Amino acid sequence: MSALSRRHAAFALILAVGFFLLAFALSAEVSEAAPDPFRPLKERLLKDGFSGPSIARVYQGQPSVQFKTVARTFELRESKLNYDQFLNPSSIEKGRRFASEHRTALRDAGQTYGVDPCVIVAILLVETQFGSYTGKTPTVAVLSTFALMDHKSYRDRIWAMLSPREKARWGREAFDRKLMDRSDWAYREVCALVRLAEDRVRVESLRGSVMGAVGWPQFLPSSLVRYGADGNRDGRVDLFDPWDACHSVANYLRGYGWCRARTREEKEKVIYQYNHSRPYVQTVLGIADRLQPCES
Ligand SMILES: [Ca+2]
Repeated sequence: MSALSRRHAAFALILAVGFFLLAFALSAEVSEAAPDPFRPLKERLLKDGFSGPSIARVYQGQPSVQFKTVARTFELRESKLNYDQFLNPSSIEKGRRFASEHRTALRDAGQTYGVDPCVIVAILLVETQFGSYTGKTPTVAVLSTFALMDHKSYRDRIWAMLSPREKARWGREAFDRKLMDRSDWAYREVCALVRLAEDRVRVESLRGSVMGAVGWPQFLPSSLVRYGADGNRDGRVDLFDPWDACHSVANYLRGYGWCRARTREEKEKVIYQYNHSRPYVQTVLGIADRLQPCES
């Protein structure tokens, strides 16, 4: 063999080894990405009686696990949320403008469900400033990831992502309890997503808050199933549409007894069902007081 062909042979060998290593690396990556993280969840849904095609519709977007998002929810503090901003004059003005632009929808929702239209406006203002920020977190993915948290190995991964400060604040035991509770809660919400898929709602493309709430009124899927209302009567419920959003909020409030609520305290109790937060309730009623009347 000449020196030249020896060099060619050596070059070919290096190339072959290179290709082999590349192929090995790629196959390792593929095999790591291949297992479906939501498989246990899908099997549980099947066992609970949901149909394969409906489950497949929910997961047709091939959602990915949202560990970082789940870890981030441990840093959320309600006290950090500034409810007072919604009572300032510019915010109330925004509410007034919305009430004026959408007075027909508000009047219709108010009359259909027997709910004060000003409270509907106040809720839509505080939740998303009338759809200005409805959240970008993929709903199926985040709720499914929460639902996986009954597995210790997944909780270990989330725990490892928390800062030392958060770890000290929660403690492992309370953290585990919290995530186990959230897993139960999220599984019920995933069931609601399958029910919506059965009704041909395109849940796979839904995006919303880190806790899975969607649309202008920030409804969880279970609330959408129960209280979602087709305000503009186009045959589907769209929580990103002002008519449907107004009607759905009104339907929700009626569902929690708004019509029977006479005193301030009784009204506070109904709004508390929308969001379990005292400052939230006070802010919503404070805005509604400032907006009165909303339907003229
Ligand atoms: Ca509609």
